[in-house]
Amino acid sequence: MSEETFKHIIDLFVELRFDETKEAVKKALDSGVDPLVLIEKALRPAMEIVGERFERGEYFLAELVVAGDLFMEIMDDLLKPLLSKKRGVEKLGTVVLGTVRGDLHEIGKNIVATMLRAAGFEVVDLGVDVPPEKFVEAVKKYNADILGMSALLTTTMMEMEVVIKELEKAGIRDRVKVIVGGAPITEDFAKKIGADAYGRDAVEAVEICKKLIKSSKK
Ligand code: B1M
Repeated sequence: MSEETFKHIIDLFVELRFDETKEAVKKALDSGVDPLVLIEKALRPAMEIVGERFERGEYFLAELVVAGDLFMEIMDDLLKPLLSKKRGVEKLGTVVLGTVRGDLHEIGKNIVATMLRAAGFEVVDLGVDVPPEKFVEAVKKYNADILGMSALLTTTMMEMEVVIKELEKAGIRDRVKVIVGGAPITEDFAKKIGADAYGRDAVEAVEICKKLIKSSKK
């Protein structure tokens, strides 16, 4: 697939041309483009441009909402059926996953959930705007091997540290591995707040979760 095709999809997406974008994505997938490559080379960059236009005041909240809906529709109708194909047979472990308190961004988290399930993990998705106590409760209830947290706002990323502190207070921090991710998160930040790992994208998140499971079973 040529860079030109990705650029075409980006252009249509950024202009929020709903049907044409979906049509172009479908055509690319039908021609054999890997759905993950399509996400990372076309859809995620398109979202970044929409975000930049929003920052510059060229787009408003309405456009952010439409862009979110467009991505979710593409995900549900076109990508999920392909990404959900099981790649692993044995159950690898249980992951409790959610977007932190105050944060409503769910697209990246949903991709991570889909990919983890396809790899053989059982995923308990707590949704968005998840308060710390709900994370802790779920880790206990499902005896989770891994806790995954997503944040897209610089104002909510510190919530991840609050959750880790709550795990410590509940005496279960050493029972669960913590992985964090989302656009503003970095490796350094993950280390600073005491997380075990950082995932740059959904593919990396799956690889890291597999490693975390192995290391915890040693
Ligand atoms: Co929001 N928003 N938004 N938004 N929004 C951003 C994040 C922003 C960067 C846009 C901008 O200004 N450039 C900006 C944040 C600025 C900042 O914090 N410094 C912003 C803002 C300001 C806001 C509001 C405050 C706007 C307002 O109300 N005035 C508001 C906040 C609401 C809230 O959360 N309380 C808001 C609202 C929204 C919508 C709800 C309208 C909508 C989300 C819809 C939805 O999720 N259903 C939305 C959108 C769409 C965006 C942008 C444009 C796109 C986000 C996205 O879905 N990207 C975004 C701009 C941007 O990200 N550049 C923006 C695609 C997705 C596939 O990527 O989520 O990064 P991402 O996930 C990746 C990786 O990060 C990683 O893997 C994924 C797949 O590769 N990953 C993980 C994610 N989680 C992981 C977890 C892991 C591991 C990897 O382990 C557990």
